[in-house]
Amino acid sequence: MGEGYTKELVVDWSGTADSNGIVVEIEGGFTPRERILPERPTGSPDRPTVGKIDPCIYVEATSYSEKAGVSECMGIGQDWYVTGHQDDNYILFENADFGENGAAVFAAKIASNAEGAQIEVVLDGVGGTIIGTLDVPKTSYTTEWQLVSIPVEKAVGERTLVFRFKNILEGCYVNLHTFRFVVDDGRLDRSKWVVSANANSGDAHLAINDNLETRWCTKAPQSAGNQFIIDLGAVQTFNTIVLDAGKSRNDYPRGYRIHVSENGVDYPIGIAWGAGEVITTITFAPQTARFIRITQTGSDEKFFWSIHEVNVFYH
Ligand SMILES: [Ca+2]
Repeated sequence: MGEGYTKELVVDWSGTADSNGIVVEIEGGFTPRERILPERPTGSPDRPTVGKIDPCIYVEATSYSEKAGVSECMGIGQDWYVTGHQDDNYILFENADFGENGAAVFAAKIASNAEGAQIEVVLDGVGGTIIGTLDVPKTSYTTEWQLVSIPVEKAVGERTLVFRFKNILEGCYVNLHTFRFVVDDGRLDRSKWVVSANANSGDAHLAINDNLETRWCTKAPQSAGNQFIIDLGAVQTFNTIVLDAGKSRNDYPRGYRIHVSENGVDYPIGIAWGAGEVITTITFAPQTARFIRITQTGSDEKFFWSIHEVNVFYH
């Protein structure tokens, strides 16, 4: 403010001023402001929208490159998702790169208010080849996401990927939150897995989230008896486990022993043991079981035990 310049500010207000501060009383009705929604995401942090998408990591349904009929919604405090309202609504993703190994399992987080609706998984254009049809379950509310997976005809290389909504009754909807395919290199589908640990169990899911940057760790120097447990969700056959310590290169397991179980209570069968490394590949004779328990048999004075990603294979 310049020298010699003053201006009187007159405030007309109603309220009280005391030792608690100033309380201003406002008269009149409440006029709700228009709800301001965050900007629609244009892609996941790992993947730009323009160019190739990697359908073998979770992809947000709203990151499509073309749509017909669908709308986009967001639950309060939640993520955006796509809603199909009637038959032949679709979303299309250009340049979905399934890679050389390809993918043979499709998984999606979906919700619907009616039985009977379906999502057709189509390659090479809206009128292209149907490689699988997902039956959509009825859920209790619009964002009660269910993870559903189905086998699909193997998709290889760079393709145009389309989801066509089908058999939606009038007034009903199908909500699609995210989707992914599972690489067809013998790895088991992790969609239904539940993982836990006897140390820092709350972070166990970070070992199966498709993100090599995040991890489960013991949050304390690794010691004999630390356990990481995988519930495959159903009895399956497998013969290889790969533990990836990612950038936590000093946190590989100094020693491990693998047990499997059908009920998650009794682990009668020890199937493999040894010393770990940054990427620990454990192979054994084919096992058919539902639960896998990985027990730390070594210890370190300083370093945690970390798993950035764990996968199980049947080759
Ligand atoms: Ca991770």
